Amino acid sequence: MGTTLLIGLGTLLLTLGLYPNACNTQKVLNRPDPKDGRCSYTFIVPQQKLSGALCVNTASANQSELQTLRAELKKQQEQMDRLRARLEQEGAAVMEVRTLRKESNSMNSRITQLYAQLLSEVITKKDQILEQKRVESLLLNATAQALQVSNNYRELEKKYGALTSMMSAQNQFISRLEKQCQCKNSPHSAAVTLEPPNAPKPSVYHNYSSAANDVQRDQSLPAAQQQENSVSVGPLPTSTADAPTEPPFISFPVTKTPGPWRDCQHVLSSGEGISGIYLLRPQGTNTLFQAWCEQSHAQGGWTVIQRRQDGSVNFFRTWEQYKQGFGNLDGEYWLGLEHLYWLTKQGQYKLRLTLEDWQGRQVFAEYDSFHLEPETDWYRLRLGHYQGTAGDSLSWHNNKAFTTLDRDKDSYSGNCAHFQKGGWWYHMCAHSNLNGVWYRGGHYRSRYQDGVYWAEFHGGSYSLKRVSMMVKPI
Ligand SMILES: [Ca+2]
Repeated sequence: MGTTLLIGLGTLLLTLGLYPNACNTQKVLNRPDPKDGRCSYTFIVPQQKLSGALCVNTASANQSELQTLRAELKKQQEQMDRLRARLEQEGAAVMEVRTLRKESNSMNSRITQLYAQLLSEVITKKDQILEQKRVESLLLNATAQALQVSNNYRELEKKYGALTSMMSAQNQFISRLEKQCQCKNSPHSAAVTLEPPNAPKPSVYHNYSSAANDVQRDQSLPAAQQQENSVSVGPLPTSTADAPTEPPFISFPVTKTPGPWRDCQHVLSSGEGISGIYLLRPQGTNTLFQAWCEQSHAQGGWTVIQRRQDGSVNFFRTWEQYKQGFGNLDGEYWLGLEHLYWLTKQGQYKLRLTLEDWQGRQVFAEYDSFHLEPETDWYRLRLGHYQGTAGDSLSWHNNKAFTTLDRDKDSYSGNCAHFQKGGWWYHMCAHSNLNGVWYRGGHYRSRYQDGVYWAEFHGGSYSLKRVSMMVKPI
């Protein structure tokens, strides 16, 4: 009879086989002697996986278990080795982390340093901006002051112009009085009467002209003589006590119609045959201006656009002045490029220049067409064919823009107006300039070719005595 018992003890499963009459080579726990009539038990314990410490010297130790344990030990040692290796690796990683941390600290320090540097630069920049603003502010102030000075200067010019005009009138009046005295002393004194002056002198065209005239006055007649000459046209002022601050009136010839006229040809064809100052308004513009109409020279109908005769007016002027015109209508003057533009825009015009040297020889140059381009094209000169006795010294400047001391439009590397002291349609500063310095006596000595010259007539170093430019419709 056999019985199998299953005994659970903890996690150890022990199976016991009960064999009452047999012996087993396996582990014998108890064996009752059959002869004694007692039962014998043989426990067969199946092989178990052992763990934990075992004594090798134990007699009952199993070799295979030992081997297993050794393998286990070896395995554990290998694990230990691996762990050590890993530990070493991790140690290297730790070192690496430490190095990185050091580098990171170093970088932080560098960043802090750079930040401080940047901050310093920002502050410097701010300082520079502040300085720049301060300089700009100074510049603005200086500009404002310059404008103020310029305004003051203009005011002074106005006053000076008015005073000059008044003084001229006084001189004229004194001259008349002197004549009257002389006449009274003569037997025919009763026939001479002094007409009461009824208007200020007519000679001033623009209020800024007189002050600047001084530049050339030393080249012309003495001042008193000039003043006498300049007031030879027109009536006298009523009183010398008044100090006018506005420019005096311009006198006009007594005309049948009040005008304004398109040009001096229109004046002539309207039956006004006397040379003098007329009010013009070209077609296409509302601008009114005055001009001298030459009605006796070369069949008349000529609008005078420029005249030089005594050096009483300075022609070394700015663009704006050449644009608007300047001078005295009954003396030296420049009509103005803008007026000239509108005038010659009305139709086909011709240009005539009359020149006179210091020996009284007169010549002329005529161009069969003449007009100017608008200001946007710098009043460019458009000239037709030449004919005349003076020689052609203007075609060289044909199709050229106008140049003044403050606006250089010429083909020369420098500014011709600067060297030749006057605005002109310069090509390369040669052949002609009728707006230069009026030198007395013809041949002049100057560092530059800056006289009133027409190269084909007396060359470039001869300053002409009288010149005029005038236009007339064809
Ligand atoms: Ca130039």
